[in-house]
Amino acid sequence: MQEKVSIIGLGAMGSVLAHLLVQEKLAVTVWNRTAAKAERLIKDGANYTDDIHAAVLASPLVIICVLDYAATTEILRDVDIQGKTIVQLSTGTPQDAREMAVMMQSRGASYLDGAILATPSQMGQPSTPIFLSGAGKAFERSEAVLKILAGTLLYMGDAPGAAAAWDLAALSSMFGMMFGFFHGARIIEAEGLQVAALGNMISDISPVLGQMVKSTADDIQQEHYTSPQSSLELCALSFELMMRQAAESNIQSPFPVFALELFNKARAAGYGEERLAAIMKVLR
Ligand code: FVH
Repeated sequence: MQEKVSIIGLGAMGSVLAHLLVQEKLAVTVWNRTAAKAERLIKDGANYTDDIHAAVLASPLVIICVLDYAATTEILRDVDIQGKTIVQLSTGTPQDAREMAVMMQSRGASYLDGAILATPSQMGQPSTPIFLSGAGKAFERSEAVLKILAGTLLYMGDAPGAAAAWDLAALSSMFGMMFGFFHGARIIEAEGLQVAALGNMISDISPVLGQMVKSTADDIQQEHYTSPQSSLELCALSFELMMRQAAESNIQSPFPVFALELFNKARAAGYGEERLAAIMKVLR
């Protein structure tokens, strides 16, 4: 028998999710607040209903991908979700996820919280990651379908907030690197060099950058701050240089200013001769 899945939300991401399942010949029912967004999917073979009650009733597995958790709460307010397996793929905080899990459980649904770490065009690949957490049974029931959407399912355990925490931590790591890159790109531009070449170089050395993150994470986990190869003071000096270069080249310096503020707090706390990981003690 054809597996039945309902997709709630047909924005940029939800439409792709529905399309991938239709392509695999699943019986897909779709619902969206704005009906026009379902047109292409109807042509491709999805079942459409403008009645949210009918959309949820249509399938044992319901995948929601809308703007945020407030929209999910609003959409499902009066809907009977008893006995359903509900997978939330909208982005939120761990607290959003915990509150959603309590609400779902109180209404008899089995809840899996998810966070997609990819853009719509990256969906459906073996390496596409989705963090998931919450009811283990809900994960077991939805795993095969979710694998069609993203080949790398990272189930982080039964705490509902875990997937959102992993997602935000990964996003912070990723965008933190990007802001450093933007400042690097301004340095390159100021010297009349090619930003694309900087991109290539960073891509080439990315395994080394990954090792640095990993070893700093190990230091933090083990509270190991002494005997540095490069002291925090030495790292701070790089940012003093960036400040001077920015002044010399007349470029803005919000990123070095931000980093130096933290370095200066660490220096003031007496961590100058410790490992870079000691920044964590300032943040705590
Ligand atoms: N697009 C991406 O790259 C990212 C990648 C990582 C994960 N996200 C998250 O996925 C959620 C949905 O994102 P999206 O890209 O599909 O977003 P939009 O294209 O803006 O579509 C938003 C959908 O949400 C519906 N919606 C919004 N508010 C309400 C509401 N109050 N009641 C009912 N539906 C609502 C909206 O409906 P409509 O405007 O078409 O009527 C769209 O279906 C999001 O959490 C990302 O962070 C995507």
